[in-house]
Amino acid sequence: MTGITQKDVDTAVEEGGYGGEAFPTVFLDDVPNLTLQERDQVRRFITLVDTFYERKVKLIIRAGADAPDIFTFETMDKATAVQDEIFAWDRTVSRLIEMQSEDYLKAQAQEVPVEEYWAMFDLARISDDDIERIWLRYDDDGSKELDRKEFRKLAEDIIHATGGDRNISESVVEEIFQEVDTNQNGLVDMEEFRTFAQKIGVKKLAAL
Ligand SMILES: [Ca+2]
Ligand SMILES: [Ca+2]
Repeated sequence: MTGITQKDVDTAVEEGGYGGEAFPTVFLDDVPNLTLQERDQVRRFITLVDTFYERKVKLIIRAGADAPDIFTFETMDKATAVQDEIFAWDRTVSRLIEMQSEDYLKAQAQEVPVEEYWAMFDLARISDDDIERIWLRYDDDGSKELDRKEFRKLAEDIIHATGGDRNISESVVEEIFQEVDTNQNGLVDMEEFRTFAQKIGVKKLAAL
């Protein structure tokens, strides 16, 4: 790609979740360094970032420069301030940086309705990437481990998403929790969950 064409923007926006995908992720390769010479491209890029930001799309960009330096302009241009793009750019940069944050990705993962969310996973075959995604949604405090409350939500959602009755009793949740928390420290870490998912299968939860 030699620049950002309108077609690139249209394609990316289309991939970016109008189709109702649960984890819209858009890859934008070879984003060139831009100046006011490429004003149209700058404008398109700003629109694209705004659209994805509002839709909580995960945007993965490969560019020759860090976010703030993708678009460069003369200080004088900013001083004379005739260019809307220059004004808009500061916001674009802060949005791009925010879109790289854990909080943004967490909000993205939590926004998806529960049935749609779990339909994305093959419960018999949970991968490491899946576990990272699951943690984004269920590890509320970002501690990298699930406490009983967080784990309960996860268990209820899986049961609900697979058509079961989400009103499971405290003792059943506790029983599963004990089984998953192999080192018995009262917290489920990713490794314990991975072992549980691989050996026993999250399907066991779905079978309740
Ligand atoms: Ca936690
Ligand atoms: Ca543990």
